[in-house]
Amino acid sequence: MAGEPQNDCLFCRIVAGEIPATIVRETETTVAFRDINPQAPTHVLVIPKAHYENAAELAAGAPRIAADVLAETKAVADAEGLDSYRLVFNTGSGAGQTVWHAHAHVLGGRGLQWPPG
Ligand code: IU
Repeated sequence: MAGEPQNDCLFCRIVAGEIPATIVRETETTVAFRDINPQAPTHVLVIPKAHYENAAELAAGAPRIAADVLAETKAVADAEGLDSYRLVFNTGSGAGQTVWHAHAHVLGGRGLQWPPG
C-alpha cells in the first residue's frame, strides 16, 4: 500500500537502518544520504521515509511530505555550501529512474550543462 514500508525496497531498508548509507540529514519525514555513485562533488538523495514509487505518486498521495522533501533539498544545498545546484526527480524508466522509491537528487559543486542527456 502507498506509504507503507516495502521489504524489497532498498531505500525503505536504508530508512529502517538495515542497509548502511552516509546520512547527511534526517527529519521526522525524510532522510538525506550521499549517492553511492556520485555524479558531482555533491550528490545527495533526499527521500521520504514513507514509500511512494516516484515523485508524482508522492505529490499526489502525500503532498505535505512532498513539500518536506523539497524543503530538505534546500537544507542540503545550504549545508553543502551550494549556491547553484540542480534538483532531479527521475520519474519512470524512460527518464532513468532505477530505484522505485521517490527521491530527489541534489547535484552541485561543479558546472552543470543544459539540456541534460
Ligand atoms: P534514479 O533516479 O532512480 O536513477 O536514482 C537512483 C540513485 O540511487 C542512483 O543515483 C544510484 O547511484 C543511487 N543508489 C544509491 O545511492 N545506493 C544504492 O545502494 C543504489 C543506488 I542500488
